Amino acid sequence: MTIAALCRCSIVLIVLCMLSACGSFAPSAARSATTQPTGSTKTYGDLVVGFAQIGAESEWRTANTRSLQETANRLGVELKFADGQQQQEKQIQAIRSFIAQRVDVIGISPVVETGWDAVFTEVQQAGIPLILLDRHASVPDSLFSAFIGSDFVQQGRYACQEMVKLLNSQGNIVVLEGTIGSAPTIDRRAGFDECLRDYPQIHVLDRQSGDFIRARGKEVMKALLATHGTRIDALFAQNDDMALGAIEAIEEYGSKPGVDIKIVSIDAVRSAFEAMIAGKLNATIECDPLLGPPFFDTALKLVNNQPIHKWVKSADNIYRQDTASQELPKRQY
Ligand code: GYE
Repeated sequence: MTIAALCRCSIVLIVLCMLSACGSFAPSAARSATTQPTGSTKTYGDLVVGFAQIGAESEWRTANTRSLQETANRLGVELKFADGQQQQEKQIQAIRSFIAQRVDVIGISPVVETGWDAVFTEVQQAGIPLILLDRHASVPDSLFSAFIGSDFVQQGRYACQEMVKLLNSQGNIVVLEGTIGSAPTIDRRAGFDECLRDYPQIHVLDRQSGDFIRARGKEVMKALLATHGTRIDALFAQNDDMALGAIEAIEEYGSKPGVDIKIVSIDAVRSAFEAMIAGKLNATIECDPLLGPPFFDTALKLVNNQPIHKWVKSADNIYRQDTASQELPKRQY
C-alpha cells in the first residue's frame, strides 16, 4: 500500500471515528477465526505470534529485533522469529510456515513493497490477522489488519529541510539510497524530492543504493567521490549506517565529513549521535525502531476482536549536533 493510500485510509478512519465516537477502529480483515466468544478473552500468555523479520542489515534493525524479542519475553508471548536474510522468498516461506503452525497472529516487515498479494491472501484465507511492522507493502488494505511504523515521506521532507538549512539553499548533493524497491527508499526519496523542488539552486548530482548497509555506504561513497570529487557539497544518506560508512570514505578521500561535505541521515541510532558529537554528521531524522510494545498490543487486540488503529504511527524527531551530547545518554538504541 502506498502512503497516499494510507492517508486516504486515515481520512476514512477519522470519519468513522467521528461517526462512532470510538477513537479507534477494527478493519474487516481484523475479524478472524481467532475471534473469542465473550468471557474467554485471551491474555499475552495465550498468544503465539510469528514474525518474519527482514534481516540484520543495520543498527536500526538490530534495535527493532531486540525490541520485539524483549517485549515478547516481558509479556510472556510465545514469539516465533524468522530472519529473512534480506530475501523476500525467505520471508514468504516463513509466513507459510507460520500458517502451517496455526499461530494466532503474523507480523512482517516486508523487505520490498511489491509481490505480497498471493501470500497475504493465503494468510487471510487461513483467518490469521496480519500486521505490517515498520515497512508497508503495496497491497489492498483488506489484505492486512494494521500497519505500525513511521511516515517515511515525512522523514524525507525533514531531511530535505535540514539539508536546505545546511547548504543555505544552494549546492550539490549526492544521495545514498536504501534497498531498491523498499518502502523507506521509495517514500524517503519522494518526501526529499518533493521538498527539494522549492530549491532550484540545489542539485542532486547522483543517487545510488547502499542497501541500508554500512560497508555498502562506504563503498558507494568512495565511487561517488571518484566520479564527482569536490563538487559534492552534501550527502543525504537514507539511513545512519550508510552515512557512517560514507564518513569513512570521505575521510579516506581527504575531506572533512560534516564540514566540507554536510551530511544528513535517518534513524537516530547511537552511533549517529556519536558522529554528531564528533562533528562528522550534521543531523539525523529519528525513525523509532522500538515497535515491540505497539506490535504486541495490537496483536492482542486483534485476537480479542477489539478495535485497533489501521496505522499506528510512530512520532519521529529531528536531532542536530547542538543537542547531540545531551541526547546521547537518553537514547535507548
Ligand atoms: O531506516 C534502516 C533499516 O525500514 C525504517 O530499515 C527501516 C529501515 C531503517 O535497515 O536502517
